[in-house]
Amino acid sequence: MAQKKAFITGVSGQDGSYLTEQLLDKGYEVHGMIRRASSFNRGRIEHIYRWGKERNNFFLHYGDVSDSSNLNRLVEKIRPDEIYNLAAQSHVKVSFEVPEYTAEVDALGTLRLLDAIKETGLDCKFYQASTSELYGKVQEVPQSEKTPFYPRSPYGVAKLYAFWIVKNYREAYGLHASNGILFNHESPRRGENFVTRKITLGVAGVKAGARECIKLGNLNARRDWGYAPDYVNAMWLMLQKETPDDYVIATGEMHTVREFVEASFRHLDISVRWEGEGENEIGVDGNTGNTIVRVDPKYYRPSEVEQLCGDTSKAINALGWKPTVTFDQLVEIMVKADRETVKSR
Ligand code: NAP
Ligand code: F7E
Repeated sequence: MAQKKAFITGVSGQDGSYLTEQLLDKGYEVHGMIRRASSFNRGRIEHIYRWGKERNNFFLHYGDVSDSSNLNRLVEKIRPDEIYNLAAQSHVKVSFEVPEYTAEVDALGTLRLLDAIKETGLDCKFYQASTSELYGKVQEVPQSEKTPFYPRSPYGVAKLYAFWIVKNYREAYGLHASNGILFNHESPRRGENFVTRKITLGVAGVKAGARECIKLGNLNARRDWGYAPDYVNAMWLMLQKETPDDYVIATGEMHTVREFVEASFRHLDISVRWEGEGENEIGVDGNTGNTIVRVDPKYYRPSEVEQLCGDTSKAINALGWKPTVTFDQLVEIMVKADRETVKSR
């Protein structure tokens, strides 16, 4: 069988880096899109790039999903069998500061890519990085593919457009295009301003004596957190199905931000005692009495997603997918990695 070719936008991100590794392991030729930047932005893929260059199976192309002519050219030149659209302004809080840009990239970027496929007449499968943020102010618990959407941020609204345009191009033009409605997934490669990574880096810093405390926003928010490598495997499984469809990918378990903090400190033998309420709540080190967690309202969002919990039965039945890493294992993996990060900085 001929070697399959994949094209990944957002290849330099958390998911892009794991997906690249998995596809190369499966024997794919992988093409990734990176943005021109004034400083080095390939940290997560540098190891793969060196390795892929020797084997001549991993290629990087400059591009941006805000540039249609660039996308058309890349799709035409690479002629991939599978496209994974992972590129996004992916930070929910930041989307309130740059709502128009977020729509440009997350909503219209998806349309541009779908249209490039349609216009070139290419026979290729398309994966869209859709999100549990579509459920926002949740209409039922847990959320499945049938749960109505109620996004709560410019990011969520932009991704809602992307979700529907994927469905529309599937129905109108017969594209093999699928939405993966992925719940939060984390790893040591997670961006440092997402809450899990901020916590694991922060607790490692406190343990090492490099900082006094971590400052967080809403400690009561609840999320369904899984392990990123499991989730990118689900992306690939979706594109191996004969017919395109939309799938929820989640663990089905919810924890608060506060619980994530407690579990992270627990892995470093520190117990946290909570005192006070709201903006005045603090986390105190049970042994030393030092304040190691504080609340800073600057991290609150104008409209918050209070809880998310996914019902992943469809993916379990149709894709044979299931998560392999528990909440506690995820926290352990991240804390362990960030102890090393702190030592090396
Ligand atoms: P991430 O680490 O923030 O990576 C985003 C990627 O998109 C980066 O490679 C980034 O490039 C690239 N990008 C941003 N703007 C772009 C543009 N205008 N043109 C081309 N590339 C651009 O995100 P992630 O966690 O890997 O998530 C991957 C995708 O899944 C995103 O679409 C995200 O919205 C979605 N998603 C994530 C989760 C999650 O929990 N992680 C859950 C559901 C859905 P730079 O490196 O140059 O910034
Ligand atoms: O926030 C609360 C915050 O920024 C999680 C993206 O990958 O997953 C991600 O979006 C929760 C929120 O992720 C801080 O208010 C408290 O309730 O880690 P996060 P997110 O907003 O859920 C979805 C599925 C995506 O699709 C997105 O691309 O934690 N929180 N204190 C905080 N959050 C941050 N970032 N920083 C804090 O200090």
